[in-house]
Amino acid sequence: MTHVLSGFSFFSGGFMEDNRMTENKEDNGYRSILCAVYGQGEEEDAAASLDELESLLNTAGGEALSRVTQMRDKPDGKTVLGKGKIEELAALCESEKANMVIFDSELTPSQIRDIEDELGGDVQVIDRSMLILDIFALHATTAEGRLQVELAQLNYTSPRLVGKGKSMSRLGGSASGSIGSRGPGETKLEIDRRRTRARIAALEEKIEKLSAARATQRAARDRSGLCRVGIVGYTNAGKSTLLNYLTSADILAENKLFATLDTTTRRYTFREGTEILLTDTVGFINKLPHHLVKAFKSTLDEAAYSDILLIVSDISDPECEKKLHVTLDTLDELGAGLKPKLFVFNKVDAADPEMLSSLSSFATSGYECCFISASSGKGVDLMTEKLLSLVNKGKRRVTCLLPLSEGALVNLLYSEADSVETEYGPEGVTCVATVDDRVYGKIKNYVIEE
Ligand SMILES: Nc1nc2c(ncn2[C@@H]2O[C@H](COP(=O)(O)OP(=O)(O)OP(=O)(O)O)[C@@H](O)[C@H]2O)c(=O)[nH]1
Ligand SMILES: [Mg+2]
Repeated sequence: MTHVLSGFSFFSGGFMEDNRMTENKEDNGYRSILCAVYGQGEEEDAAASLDELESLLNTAGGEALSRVTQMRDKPDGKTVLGKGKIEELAALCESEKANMVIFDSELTPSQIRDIEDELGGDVQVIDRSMLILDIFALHATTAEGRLQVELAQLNYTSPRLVGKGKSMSRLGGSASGSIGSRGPGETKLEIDRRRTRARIAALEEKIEKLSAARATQRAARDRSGLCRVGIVGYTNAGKSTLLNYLTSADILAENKLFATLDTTTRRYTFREGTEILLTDTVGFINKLPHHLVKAFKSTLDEAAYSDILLIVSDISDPECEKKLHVTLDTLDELGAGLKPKLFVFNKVDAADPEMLSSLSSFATSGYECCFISASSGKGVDLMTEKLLSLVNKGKRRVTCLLPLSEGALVNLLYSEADSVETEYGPEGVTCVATVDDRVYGKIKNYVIEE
């Protein structure tokens, strides 16, 4: 059994060189029990959410032994589960030899301490967000991604790593990091508050600078005048597979949650010649806490800078509709809810026919949507046709006669219009081009045919 340190060493101020991005494919010895409290009538939702928590745990390299759930009007303020249930959990930890308990809801630092006390001090307690951050630490590859993870861990995980779980005594940048404690949290106990605050400020500054660099890149892309299409959706829906299929982008696409943490943009040319920019983005997930969204804002914001959204859903997943709503809510939160959208239902090859027909009604309710298999390419041609008509919505094909003195307008058409044809004559340049409203505004005095 090996442990893989995935995150930052606080003292070296960066990722450990030799184990960067090493996936932990083996069982790393984290024997976990999953816990949730749910209200009346929420049993099914709680079970689905725990299934997802188990997938998250597997992605982080841990193993779920069993689940402890309790229906309560509201969680116990101190230990979330009631007294009897906590005793049951302690006995289960002992009989199953569990060394970790993961709660599906957000825990406060004092709840973690109290639950660890109740469990005898040898079991580490973490929550869903800490687990998600751990996966982010495993999967972050770019400088910005790593800084965002470190910042989120310092703000969220480190105050919570106050417990007595055994692993806590072995911290400090060694390769013994455990799930939920990998990354900067490992050194938290050894540094004082002042240094933590200084580090947070330094990280925020670095992230700010990188966001500015990202904005410059974005501005360069904007100057290309190409329509920007964002591929968004719940994690594991098949976003990267779709971008790979369309553009041979060679992005890692895996049956894992949060395989993609960084955005990738590629040019895509439709058969008739129109070019667009396609961007793969980080996946969304249910119960992504606000402070996490904040740390990853500039990554998540990519969606907000798109002109059109391709919303990818995994139709082979029984939770497809719920996850689509989470996606739409997250887009609203990011201020991208009103953008033109094409709903792409992926994995038709593996879909249950019932799900297919239930979502087909979605297709008739006024939304632009299509059904595809991004891995085989089935339905993708129809999808690109629909996308092209969205791209061209609001655009018109015009003929204009530009005087020879208006060379700048000819250049503008070449850089910002589609399918441009020109013919030079004694009176000027006759141009036929597909233009959007903005370009149309600049050439409208010379338009001779629409
Ligand atoms: N059966 C089937 N599997 C697919 C299809 N498209 C993608 N997959 C699989 O679904 C899994 C997730 O695909 P990704 O492309 O990594 O998904 P993603 O949306 O980029 O996921 P994250 O980056 O983790 O948010 C991979 O194992 C893909 O091979 C499809 O059309 N059919
Ligand atoms: Mg991906």
